[in-house]
Amino acid sequence: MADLEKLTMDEAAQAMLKKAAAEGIETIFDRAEKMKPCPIGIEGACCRICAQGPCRVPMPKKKAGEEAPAEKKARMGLCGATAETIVARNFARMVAAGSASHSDHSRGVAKLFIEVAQGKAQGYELKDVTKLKAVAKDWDVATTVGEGEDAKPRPKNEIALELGRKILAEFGQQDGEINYVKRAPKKRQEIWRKEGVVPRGVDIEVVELMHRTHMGVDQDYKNLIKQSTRCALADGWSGSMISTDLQDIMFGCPVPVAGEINLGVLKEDHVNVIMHGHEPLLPEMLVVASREPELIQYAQSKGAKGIQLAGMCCSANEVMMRHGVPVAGNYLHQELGIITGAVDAMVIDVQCEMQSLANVAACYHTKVVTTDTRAKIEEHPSVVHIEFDEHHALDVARQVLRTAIDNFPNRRAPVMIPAASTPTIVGFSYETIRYLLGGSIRGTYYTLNDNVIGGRIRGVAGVVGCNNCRTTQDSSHMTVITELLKNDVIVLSTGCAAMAAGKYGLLTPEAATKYCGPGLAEICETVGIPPVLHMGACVDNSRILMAATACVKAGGLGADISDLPAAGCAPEWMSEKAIAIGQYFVASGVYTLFGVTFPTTGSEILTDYLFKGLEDVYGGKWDFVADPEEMARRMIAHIDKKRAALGIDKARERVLYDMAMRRELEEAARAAEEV
Ligand code: NFS
Ligand code: SF4
Repeated sequence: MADLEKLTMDEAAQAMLKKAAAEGIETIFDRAEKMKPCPIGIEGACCRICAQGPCRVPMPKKKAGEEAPAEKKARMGLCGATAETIVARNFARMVAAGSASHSDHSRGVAKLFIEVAQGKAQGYELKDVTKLKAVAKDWDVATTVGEGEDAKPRPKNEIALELGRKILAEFGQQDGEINYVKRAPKKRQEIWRKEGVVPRGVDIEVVELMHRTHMGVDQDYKNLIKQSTRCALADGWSGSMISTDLQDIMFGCPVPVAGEINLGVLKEDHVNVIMHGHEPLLPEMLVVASREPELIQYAQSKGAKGIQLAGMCCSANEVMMRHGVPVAGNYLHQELGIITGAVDAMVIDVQCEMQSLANVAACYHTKVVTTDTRAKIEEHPSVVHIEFDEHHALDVARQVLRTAIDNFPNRRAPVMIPAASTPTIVGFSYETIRYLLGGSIRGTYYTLNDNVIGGRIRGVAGVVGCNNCRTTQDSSHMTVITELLKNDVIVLSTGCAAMAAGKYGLLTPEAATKYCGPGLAEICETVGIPPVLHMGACVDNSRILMAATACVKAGGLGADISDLPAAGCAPEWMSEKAIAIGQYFVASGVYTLFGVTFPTTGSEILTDYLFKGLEDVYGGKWDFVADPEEMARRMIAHIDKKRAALGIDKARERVLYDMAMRRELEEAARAAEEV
């Protein structure tokens, strides 16, 4: 076993890895030692899309003593596909798979939404009527019946049914534009229209991208990246955004709520159930069922004190930010949770679930419960399948909990739950931030902008994405985030990055004094917010798009997202979804940096296009930096560049606004509302 501190900075994880080693259990960390990544695949330089290959076109390596590789002959596959085409196709397929994942999740949410509107979905309701009405307005769905003075509020189920049907139709829409394009700043919309990348629908962009990457179709790397952009925008501004909206309406729009994170949230004397995956549909019902006296009594009849639910990965984010359900950990914690020996069931739905869970579970008593017909694990003694059915979701949830409870007496020694858990405040939806930071002036993002202009907040950073076993768990997240905070950059976070921030105490208001520069600390203390705002799961990166757009519309920070002193990063990314997210952030005008490794290094030309060329078109671009300190430095330099372009760089020396200046700003803001 390698040096534990190199594997993870999380002491709870280290303790579990020690336990695993002592018990002879293999984890992803062991496999990462044994199997190194393929040097050609890691560059994106392997094409295996037809049976004449796989064709490999690796970057020529420098020989010892050479300045550069002597020979740079044209590299191509059997069919003549160049390195650019091959690498671009691989990249495009990552975008397609990532977009498909978010959007297939979203489609399921839309279908459930319709069933809820029809009263056919057991246990679910339309919780947030304010958001229902706001979203209905965006889809031109009437919220009243009758005209003028006779107008009466329309029943919420009727609104929801029409809305749900309209939204579901967007997945299969063939022409025109996705609806939420109109949520973007006007200038951004124009760029997308000019470039011909406004998505028509969700499915069509994924299908077309897959078609174009088939053998012998699109063989122009720029054209492949163009369709990748269109597909990714369909993810960010349609698929993901729709799931966020509809989940909020059904399950409640997040507001600040206290939570707790890390393996220490499990309780030895309780039936522990981990909800792992991405879709909050079943977890919502598990939360309800776990509070039913009958089930609690059933747990007690088996010798447990009660039922302890805990989340993992993005399902965790969803239920933590809406119900304060504790979180057991992020992506690299999934095997480690089972290794505590205290998990009676791990319920999984879709995405980011390792197949090795079954093997690890087999060493303990844990049952891995697959629940989605799209995501099964091959027949295995520790895996049971209990299929989710939205018509009887509460019954399914009860059945899942009964399975866990029945399994409680099967626990084998030794159980060891690390005494590690950290309090968090989460639930910073776009709406909540508007309310908190918008201040009393006008309830917009204006006060945030005012503080950015005044220089107390230097800029805004999105820190998102996964854990990756090729780098020390959570360490890059922590380095980037603390560097940013120290420099007065406020951090918006989602996914496993947000959970990493939580584990080390950054999701508490108290973190402000400890980690922030004086300006940001002052704001956080005044408003009472943590310096890292947990905005949800990865599909909720759409909330970051909305927040960025709101900043533009509030005025004073330019006319487009690309004008904002902002940057985004995924320092420990690993999934295809992360690439799709990165591409829609870039196309939305954001400087986006990824760590660990970058999937296009097999082509300098293509990489250069992503890292430089795209900026001329979209004002946003990709970058790759393995060193997290350097990553933060580049983000801050970019933020400063944008501040200079806005003419607010001097304002870093704090400017005190007088009434005239304030009026001027407000007028500018009002004018910008129309942007
Ligand atoms: Ni995002 Fe969430 Fe985590 Fe990465 Fe996986 S759980 S959807 S993909 S690993 S952040
Ligand atoms: Fe090789 Fe071309 Fe087939 Fe790819 S498509 S495997 S480069 S022959």
